[in-house]
Amino acid sequence: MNKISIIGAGMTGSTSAHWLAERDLADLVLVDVVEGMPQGKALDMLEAMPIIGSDIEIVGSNDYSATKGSDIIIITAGLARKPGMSRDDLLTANAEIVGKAATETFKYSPDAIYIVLTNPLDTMAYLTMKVNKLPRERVIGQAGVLDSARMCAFLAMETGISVENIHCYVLGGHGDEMVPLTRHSNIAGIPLCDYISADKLEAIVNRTRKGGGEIVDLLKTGSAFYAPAAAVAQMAEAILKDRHLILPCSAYMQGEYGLRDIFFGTPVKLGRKGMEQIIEYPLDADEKVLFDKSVAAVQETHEALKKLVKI
Ligand code: TXD
Repeated sequence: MNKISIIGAGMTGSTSAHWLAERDLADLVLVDVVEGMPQGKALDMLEAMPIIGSDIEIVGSNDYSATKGSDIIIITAGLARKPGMSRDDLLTANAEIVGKAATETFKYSPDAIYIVLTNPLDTMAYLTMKVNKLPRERVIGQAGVLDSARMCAFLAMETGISVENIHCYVLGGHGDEMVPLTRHSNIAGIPLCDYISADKLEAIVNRTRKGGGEIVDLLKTGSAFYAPAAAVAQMAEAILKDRHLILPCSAYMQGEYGLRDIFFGTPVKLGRKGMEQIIEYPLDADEKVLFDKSVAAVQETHEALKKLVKI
């Protein structure tokens, strides 16, 4: 049986375990600093397995040794946004938490593939790779699957067409400067602009960019977790089943799109080795302007991290 460990058993971590358990993919471990909480959530979830018919093991722990021999480590530990906060406001607190989660898990699972969620996402993925000196294939940030799914959901609401017919691609950093690729997105193969007016499309693009903030403003005490966690389950399945599935994720750039030494959102191919390939979209002049703005925002947070942590 494969093994997946989730660090941070809060809203996103425990909901990731829930979606993963439904996929019957791997034994699961939940780790958190709060005493009793990961154990309680794991036991509760384990008690649901007879109902859904899965024989996976689910354990909770406050100790990293429980993660020994994991195939995948998912990092969701850290603070979430509250209304009025940007993802970058979380940098100082979360760099310390993620740095520790990355190094502690690496001691017990030196061959694991990391999926990072904690915000600021692109920069936390960068930190995870650097502190453990991992090859880039083994660190992937989750953002693009969620951002693209949000755009698909808004388009399905607008057009009344099944989400299965709607294919959207969002590029760039996981912030309000992300780049929804309307030119490359389509409904059953037909360009979006043939289905809805330019005004409506523009409104959907804006809602997608601010999709995380919309949920934060509604919840008031935390940020989105159902959709981000579903994205994690899709990524983990693509890896463990060696699907070579192309999904938008945050990946370490080594010359792609002219970028270097930065984690940035792009479609990538996921398989058993992790991030197998970066897919490069040809960008037109307008897309390039948005792209550069997003790069600048992510680069700024990477620079802020380098001032905080020696990597
Ligand atoms: O798409 C994405 N990338 C995101 C990212 C989508 C959703 C959530 N996103 C980010 O994940 C969010 O901005 C936060 O930075 C993290 C966690 O969000 P979540 O909503 O799950 O926050 P919670 O419910 O507060 O859970 C965080 C848990 C909580 O139980 C803490 O006790 C725990 O993290 N925590 C720790 N666990 C282990 N080790 C340490 N050091 C630790 N510190 C806190």
